Amino acid sequence: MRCPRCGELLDTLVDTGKAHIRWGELRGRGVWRYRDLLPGLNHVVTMGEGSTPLIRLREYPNAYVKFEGANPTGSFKDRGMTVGASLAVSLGVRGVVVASTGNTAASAAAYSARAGLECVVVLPKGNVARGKLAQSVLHGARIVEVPGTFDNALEYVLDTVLSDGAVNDINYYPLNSINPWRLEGQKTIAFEIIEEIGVPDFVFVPVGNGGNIYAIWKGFRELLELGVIDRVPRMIGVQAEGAAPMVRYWRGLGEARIDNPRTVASAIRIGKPVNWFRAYRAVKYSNGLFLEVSDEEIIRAQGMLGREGVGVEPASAASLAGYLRALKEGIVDVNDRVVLIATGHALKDPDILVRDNVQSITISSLEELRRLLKT
Ligand code: AN7
Repeated sequence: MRCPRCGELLDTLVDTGKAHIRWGELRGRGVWRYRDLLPGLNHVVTMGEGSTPLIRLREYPNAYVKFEGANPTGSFKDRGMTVGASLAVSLGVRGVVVASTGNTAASAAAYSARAGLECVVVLPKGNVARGKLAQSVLHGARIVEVPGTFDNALEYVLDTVLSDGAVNDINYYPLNSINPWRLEGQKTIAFEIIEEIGVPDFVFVPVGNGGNIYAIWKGFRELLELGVIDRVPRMIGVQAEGAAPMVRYWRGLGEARIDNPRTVASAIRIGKPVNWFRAYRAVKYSNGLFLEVSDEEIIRAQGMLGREGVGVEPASAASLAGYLRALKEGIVDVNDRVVLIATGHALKDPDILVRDNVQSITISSLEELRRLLKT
């Protein structure tokens, strides 16, 4: 999956000159609605992923939250996994293997189960939110834990499964986001946005490994080439302060790598983003930027969304936190139309929500409840 000459990750290119897609006549729903811009497959493993709601915020009416928590396993990973699992089936492998901060594992576990494949998930021990771990258990994945962070887990997977750029004889198909086919599924986020509201001015994306922001940008680019849209939105990559290697690189402070990434948002607790160059291109060529937000801002943004009825996990709230920061710094205007990608569901990480003592009142009589409702 790497170029033998330059070592960069290989990409899939859609020949937009040859693609037969009529934008006004799409049929079906979800990721496979855009099948003409996706790899052709005989057998598709699908659970209706995609077609997620775009929710306009009350407090900021020009901001739309793309709620990826509405996918089958509760995160955007399902969009890629439907493509990845389908490919794994057509390759005839025994199973799939992923390193993960949690959501990729949950999604891979579910889609492998659906496809009748085995699934091995390699997780950073003690660094995965409970809801996600529970999903891997539920769907019958074999769970391997390694000490350290996600970066260590990914190293284990890449070193065992990939040799000389090819899948070796282990017969497990690697489905991390180095896998370009997964990103093909994720690019449909861009297609759905365009169909629903046209071209926004900005798209805010929480960045961990950097695959998703690249995939979304790639989707916009393809529509530009097809003449469906006449400009691409500016892509804003948002990272957590303690885990912001892309921000460091963007500001010219060194390589896109840090040791010991730290943030409350465990999904994006990643120090060595494997898709750093892809993410960099998406931001640079869309005239966007990378910015960082504190854990405090992330938790505050999560609460704000909660009060609007939208339940997201901390990493997902980074996009709203980034938007608020960008407003404050004058990077965006309240009149600009923005889309905030809310990558995963609140239930993924329940512990965070009840970290402090839950405020509640204990009652023992109807009378007490009556009195309470009256005040
Ligand atoms: C909720 O599951 O990397 O920048 O192993 O779960 O494409 O990595 C998760 C990433 C954002 C970052 N929001 O996306 C994994 C994993 C949520 C996530 C990201 C993740 P990328």
